[in-house]
Amino acid sequence: MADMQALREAIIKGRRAEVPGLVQAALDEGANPQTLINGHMIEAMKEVGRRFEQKQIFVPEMMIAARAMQAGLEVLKPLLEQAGQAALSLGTVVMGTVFGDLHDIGKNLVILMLESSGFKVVNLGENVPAAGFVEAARQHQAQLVGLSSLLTTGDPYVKATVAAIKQSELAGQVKILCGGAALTPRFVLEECGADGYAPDAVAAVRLAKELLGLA
Ligand code: B1M
Repeated sequence: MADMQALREAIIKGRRAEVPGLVQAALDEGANPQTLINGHMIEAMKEVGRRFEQKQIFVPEMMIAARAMQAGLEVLKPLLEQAGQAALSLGTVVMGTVFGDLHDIGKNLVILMLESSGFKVVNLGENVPAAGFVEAARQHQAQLVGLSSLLTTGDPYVKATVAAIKQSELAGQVKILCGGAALTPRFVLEECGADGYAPDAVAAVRLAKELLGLA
């Protein structure tokens, strides 16, 4: 029986070398990749955040936990990608983490899920200024722009990016989807005027399809 508690602990403690083996062992026993991610690995990162908030751990520990999480996701990536190869391209999404924010695990997970559902995704990376989103959406003729924001200090940049897209010739042509732990639906939809807010990667895929009239 795969040891999910050991997997969570290895991520929380940042024992990067152990994580791929524990993920692989769970897969070998028939675990579903989505269940592993949503039911266990993300929960481990939430616990890391809780310990950071309570000053039980600090940035270096948070960073090594993030690396351990990434090592586990690398094992799952090919499996999720395989599912997407069978699907037709549903459209092009450009996606990035907003200016000032270097968190990328959640964004990359959303990208993985979008790709595995048949979207083509252009990953702009982290710390992306408003103009970077507009330029990329234009260049790649995207149907959807995705903004990820994990820090509350990122709120003005989310707002500025949505405004920049809406003030460009792309207004009305691209839909804007936002998500990330710092955001709320009220802020995203009412204050920024984006088209959608998704709390997690599964909701992001569902909403992307809805916004593009594919669901
Ligand atoms: Co940072 N950090 N961090 N951090 N970090 C948080 C976000 C924090 C909540 C921790 C805490 O205090 N509890 C806090 C923010 C507080 C706030 O603003 N209110 C925080 C802080 C304060 C900081 C620093 C300022 C710390 C410091 O230096 N003093 C600093 C900022 C650096 C910067 O960005 N400029 C910092 C740094 C870091 C590390 C570099 C050490 C590391 C990031 C490594 C990396 O990303 N490569 C890190 C980590 C790991 C975290 C926590 C612990 C985990 C984040 C994570 O990867 N979660 C985080 C605590 C937490 O979130 N509970 C925290 C797992 C991931 C799968 O979930 O990213 O939420 P998440 O993504 C989800 C959803 O949000 C959603 O779907 C994803 C999958 O389900 N989603 C979308 C995300 N983007 C979406 C886009 C969509 C739709 C859905 O559509 C487009």
